[in-house]
Amino acid sequence: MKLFTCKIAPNAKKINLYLREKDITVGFETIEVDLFSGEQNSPQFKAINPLGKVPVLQLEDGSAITESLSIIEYFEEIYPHHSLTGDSPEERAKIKAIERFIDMEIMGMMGIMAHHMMPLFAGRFDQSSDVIKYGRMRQAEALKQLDNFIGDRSFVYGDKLSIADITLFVTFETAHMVKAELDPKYHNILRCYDNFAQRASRG
Ligand SMILES: N[C@@H](CCC(=O)N[C@@H](CS)C(=O)NCC(=O)O)C(=O)O
Repeated sequence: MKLFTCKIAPNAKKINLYLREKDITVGFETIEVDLFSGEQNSPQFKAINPLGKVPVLQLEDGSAITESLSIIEYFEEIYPHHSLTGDSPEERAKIKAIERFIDMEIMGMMGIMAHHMMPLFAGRFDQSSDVIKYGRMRQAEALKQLDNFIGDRSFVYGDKLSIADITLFVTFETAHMVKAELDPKYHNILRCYDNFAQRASRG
């Protein structure tokens, strides 16, 4: 298998952190894609992933799995030990639900803000300060909801580490890029972030 990744890309980092947490080091080759030079849009890369995004896991038959969470779920089927997606159908559904919330409502808003703020995207999108404002408002609402959801726990879901903690960590590790660093008033989110940051998997 081949894992197409990019060191600075949040969704690719999710996979790297997941693999380190699970201690999965064999079974695939890692290939770095240079997003800054636009390698994701080259005919060679588009032949592997027509969506033009990383991460992508290319299987032995040449077909590909896209979407960071789908890749993680695929690895979980192959390496079920020390599950990070849940130990029962109910737990898997609940962990996935909160992971999706963090990804779509918080990291997703950061992605939209990045497209409207960063010089890198100036030629690709019609950048608008109104969209940045909208992104910040949506994100602020989601942060409040997530902080309430976590309560006094040490992890995002239940009493153990899950993929939701990895998505949370990656989200705030890259937040400075859109000037959206976590406000310490969200102390429950901050606790989970700090707990994960201390883990060896951060590398
Ligand atoms: N929902 C997808 C998002 C994939 C994505 O947006 N990847 C970014 C890097 S974090 C990318 O490849 N961007 C390149 C581009 O849009 O040109 C996932 O979770 O894998």
